[in-house]
Amino acid sequence: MAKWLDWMRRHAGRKLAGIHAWNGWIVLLLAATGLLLASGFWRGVLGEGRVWLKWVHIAAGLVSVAPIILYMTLIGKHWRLLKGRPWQRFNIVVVLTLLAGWLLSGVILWQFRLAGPALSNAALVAHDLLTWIGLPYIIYHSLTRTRWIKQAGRRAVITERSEERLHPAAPQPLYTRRAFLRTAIGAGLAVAFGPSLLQWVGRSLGSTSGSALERLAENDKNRLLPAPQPLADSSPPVGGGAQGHFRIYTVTPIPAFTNNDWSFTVDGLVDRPFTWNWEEFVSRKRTVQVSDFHCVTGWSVYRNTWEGIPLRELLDLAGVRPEAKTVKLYSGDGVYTESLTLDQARMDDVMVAVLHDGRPLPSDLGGPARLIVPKMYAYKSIKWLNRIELIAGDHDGYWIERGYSKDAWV
Ligand SMILES: Nc1nc2c(c(=O)[nH]1)N[C@H]1C(S)=C(S)[C@@H](COP(=O)(O)O)O[C@H]1N2
Ligand SMILES: [Mo]
Repeated sequence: MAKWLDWMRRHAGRKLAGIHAWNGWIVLLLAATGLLLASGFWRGVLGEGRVWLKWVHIAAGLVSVAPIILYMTLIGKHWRLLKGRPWQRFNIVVVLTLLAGWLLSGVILWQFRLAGPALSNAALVAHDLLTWIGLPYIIYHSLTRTRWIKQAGRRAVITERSEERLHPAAPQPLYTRRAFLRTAIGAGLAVAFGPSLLQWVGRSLGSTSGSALERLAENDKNRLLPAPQPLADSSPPVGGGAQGHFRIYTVTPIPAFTNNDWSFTVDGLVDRPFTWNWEEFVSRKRTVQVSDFHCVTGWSVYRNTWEGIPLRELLDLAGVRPEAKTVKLYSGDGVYTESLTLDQARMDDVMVAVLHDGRPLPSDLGGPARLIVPKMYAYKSIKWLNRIELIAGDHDGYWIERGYSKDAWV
């Protein structure tokens, strides 16, 4: 009986070790791909690779279900094996909570269309929070379990014992080498992850994005005069001020413009092509709208008060010819493009915006002028818009060429 129990214990132990190793590798892959996906820097560098990476991340997330299910068949045994080891039991609870939370929020983000923006937004917050807490936890967990640290522990124990044999009254050292290394690793991780965690908490709690928008305004690299004067509905914003925060997305360095190098053109298949400089652009009549802004990656900013020129009015001004089928949009970054069908472009909330919540659009948010297409995911809302060309054919925009869905309806 005792022999059999022993065999079972060892057998389960080997299986558990196997599951643990598999899970470790999958989590490592998920962490690496996830961090790359979240990083602004890698957006432009990866291009099409980013969409592939997203699929690798999703696939790895789904594969991670396998070791979890296998583990569930052994969890009872494992739990009993860990009798008298509360920290190891605690570790199991933490890791399972992390994995379940990542999985659930990940599935929602994967199925963002089914889930809708509100649920996707909550899932993204959960996914981020779990990452900023869970990743340092898991790194700590794996580092403190490497053979090197364990041996450091053993060495410390051995020296303590031999010390004791030589000098029976020798006091216990306050710190073993192992404890020291653990503390050092913990401190290192706190330094590495602390700032981004705090930043994240600050951003998430500060749901009124006023101070964040102020920072963006201070960061404005554009030098365009005169500043657009807000209409009464913009200042104070009729929408009450935006809720949520923008993640600054760009596939190029943020461009900067002055009165000398900024212009706005509508051309192609039109009767009256035109190019305006900034003074002409800001002297045109504008309107105000309140609308939500949704990115496919899960975040949204609600109740933005945008002020600008409806795209429809610009098209009418230029006189669209009957052969024109597509509105091709160019960014002043020289790289990003997008397109809308004429029907889409004529929706009454599609706007070339120059103010957000009563402030001139800063360069980070696509200023001096960006497109807003509230009914579509924000990859249609091209930043630094400076040219609109009417064409007879079709055009695939930057992200659509790299694997995003042509159907951008929210
Ligand atoms: N020129 C340009 N426009 C762009 C992008 C970009 O990378 N370059 N990213 C798009 C995407 S995917 C989103 S979600 C929004 C983000 O807008 P924000 O950076 O103002 O938050 O801009 C869209 N317009
Ligand atoms: Mo996006």
